[in-house]
Amino acid sequence: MEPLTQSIVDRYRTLFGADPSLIVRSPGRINLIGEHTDYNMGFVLPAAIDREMVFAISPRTDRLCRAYAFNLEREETFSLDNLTRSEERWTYYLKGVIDQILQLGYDLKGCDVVFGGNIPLGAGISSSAALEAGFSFALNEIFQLGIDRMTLVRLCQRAENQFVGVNCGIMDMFASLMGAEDAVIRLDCRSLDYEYFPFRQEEHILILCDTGVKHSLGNSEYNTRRAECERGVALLQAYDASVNSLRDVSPELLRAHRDEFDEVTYRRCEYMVEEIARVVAACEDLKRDDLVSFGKHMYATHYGLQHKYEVSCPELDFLVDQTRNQPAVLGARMMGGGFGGCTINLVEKTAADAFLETMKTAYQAAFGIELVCHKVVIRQGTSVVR
Ligand code: GAF
Repeated sequence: MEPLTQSIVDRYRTLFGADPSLIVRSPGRINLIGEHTDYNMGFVLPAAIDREMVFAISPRTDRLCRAYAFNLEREETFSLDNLTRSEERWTYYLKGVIDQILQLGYDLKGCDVVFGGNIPLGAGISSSAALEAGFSFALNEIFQLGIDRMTLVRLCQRAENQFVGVNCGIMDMFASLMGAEDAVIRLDCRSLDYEYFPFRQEEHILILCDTGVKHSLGNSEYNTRRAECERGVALLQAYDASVNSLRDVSPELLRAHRDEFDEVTYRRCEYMVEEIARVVAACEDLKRDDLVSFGKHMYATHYGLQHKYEVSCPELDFLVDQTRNQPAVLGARMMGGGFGGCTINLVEKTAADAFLETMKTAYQAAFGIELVCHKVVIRQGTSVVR
């Protein structure tokens, strides 16, 4: 058993005096390209990684849930019949999932659960989606509910939107639940069709560089961006009734109505229309095994996020700029919602250690912050350990 799993199981035994009936792992995610496109019904290209949340869980016969958060060393017991927002914010993810399963009409009972993991918090690697994904998956298993994975994905998104109160898209929970070994997944967020693309990791490595900052405007700006995109859609709908999201907007249609947009809304929409097309082009690169071209698309995404969508920050821009004169770096960009968190870097494997050294030294000198980097490996999505 891996050390993390062992610690979670040991804590379970201490707390509950027995072995858990099930152990589940649920990964965090990366996204190679396609940022902020999920809530615009575009494409994303995420993958599940080797940073994960582990759950040790058993069913109960009553309607209580006794939950223990290993990393926080916090415990709460709550009833399925009274899912309230307590001071323990981490319980919202569990309660939100239960709430959604109950709303779907399934007959649930309570559970004893210990969970914890090694997904860095606040780094934009979706520890919250991993928590929802893993817990919903575990409940589905222990109560043999027979819910398919895509229904779990949608249910986790609704839990986050409605109970946790974060208006996120579908990408993060999708990646956690649907991830596959050595593959990235192109998800069409409109139809929810998806396709796996092999992503070979023999010669190249994906490295996350964590700025260590999370600027507070992140959440409010996320909602502002959503509203700006919706404004663009409303404007264009007047000319083309078939436009339901920015996914339906061609560059030509957008350009034809430029004068009717305010400057900011136009920039946001321009980024979005370009980014949706960029994911499609980047997937063609993968089919041709052309990682050089793929990397250029990553840089183009960062440019758009920095200058047009304006969700980057000085720390992220600095880290991306530091890669530009390193020939072993094929592509780099900020990843996730923005305003902090990580950059994702596609690097030749033989140069990985030199890359880490260069980046750490430069970041420390510029911001006085120790740069934490993660070499990530693409792994299978949420699954049973035992
Ligand atoms: C956050 C959200 F949760 C995702 O749904 C997605 O919009 C992402 O930001 C930006 O691509 O992770």
